[in-house]
Amino acid sequence: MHLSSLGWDDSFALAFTPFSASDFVPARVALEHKHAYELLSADGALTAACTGRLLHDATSRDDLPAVGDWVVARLRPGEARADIHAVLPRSTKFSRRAAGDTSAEQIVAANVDIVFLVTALDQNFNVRRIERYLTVAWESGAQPVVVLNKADLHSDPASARAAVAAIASGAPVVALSALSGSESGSVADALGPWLSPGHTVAFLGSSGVGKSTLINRLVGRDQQVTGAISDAVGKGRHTTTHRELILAPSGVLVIDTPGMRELQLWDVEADTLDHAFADIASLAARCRFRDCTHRAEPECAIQAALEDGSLDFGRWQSFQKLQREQAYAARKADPRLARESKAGWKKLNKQARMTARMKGQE
Ligand SMILES: Nc1nc2c(ncn2[C@@H]2O[C@H](COP(=O)(O)OP(=O)(O)OP(=O)(O)O)[C@@H](O)[C@H]2O)c(=O)[nH]1
Ligand SMILES: [Mg+2]
Ligand SMILES: [Zn+2]
Repeated sequence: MHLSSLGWDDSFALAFTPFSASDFVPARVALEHKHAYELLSADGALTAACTGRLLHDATSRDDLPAVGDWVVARLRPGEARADIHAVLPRSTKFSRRAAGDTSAEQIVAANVDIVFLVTALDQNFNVRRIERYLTVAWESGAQPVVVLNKADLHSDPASARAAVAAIASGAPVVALSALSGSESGSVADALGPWLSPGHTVAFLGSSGVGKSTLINRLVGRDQQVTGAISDAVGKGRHTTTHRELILAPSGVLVIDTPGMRELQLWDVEADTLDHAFADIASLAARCRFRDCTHRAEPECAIQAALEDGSLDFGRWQSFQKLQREQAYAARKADPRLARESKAGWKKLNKQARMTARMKGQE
């Protein structure tokens, strides 16, 4: 298999150069077990583990391989096993605060070009949740696409789509049904514009919204186990238990993820919030005082917009909540680690966004 079919590109090749002289091979993380990884390489599938040195040198979870990562591997002679020596710099990464742990970063998926944020048009439909997902997605560097699944359960999917488009800061919004397709045809047709061979797409969203069902439509067979959830509130069990990267017959690389019960922000920059809530940012710029707290100041554009209904109160609350979380996460992060990793990440994220833009223009 050619590496470009797995998403390899010039920037990864460049990062791999220092390793290319010896018997190292590049490979992509498809599945993560507790202490082992399944990798895809030019020579096929490999089972691998991190070297003791990589584990020892890691200062945080962020330094270890995650699904979607490109790693530097070395085959053990005479065995179908490999050792992972290094993780190549990520073009994008989707992180959240690990559930139950306020200070640990969990990488949900790495090197993702397009992230499908899936919600269901059922009784759990929640615009505020979509805002939260979008904020994290913008920060990841991947291009978000909002997918409203289970359109067959909604009386007016087009109006739901319009309501979401109004808060999506320019991200495309698609309404469809994994069971019956969409106005424009099959699931593959509806998501077609974002499914290019060699590109990586990830499906994210709460448990039971139909991520795995959608992926099965794209892959053309029941590759992923799907299941009905036991209760409507979404507290039920997760059918998908592992993050996994799958190569679809069409050539697109698809990452399935288990539903996330909580999506706490990790390391979201203030300007990402301003991008996700561009309407609020532009209102705030019109307040009389630059440091307006939007509570009781005179000539506050936010208060005025809330009063005349042009700014939805729920959206304003959602923004404030995410802002508090963002500030909390920023304080909580170890200042030394933050300093070290931020500079590098900023640069990488910028590069990633530029690459994504260039890809889009091709
Ligand atoms: N009515 C309807 N049901 C759907 C649709 N898509 C998925 N479902 C059903 O929703 C249930 C959950 O689907 P899954 O694909 O397992 O959901 P998931 O998002 O992968 O869930 P986790 O793996 O737990 O995160 C299954 O019973 C599916 O058959 C749809 O478009 N319409
Ligand atoms: Mg699933
Ligand atoms: Zn104000």
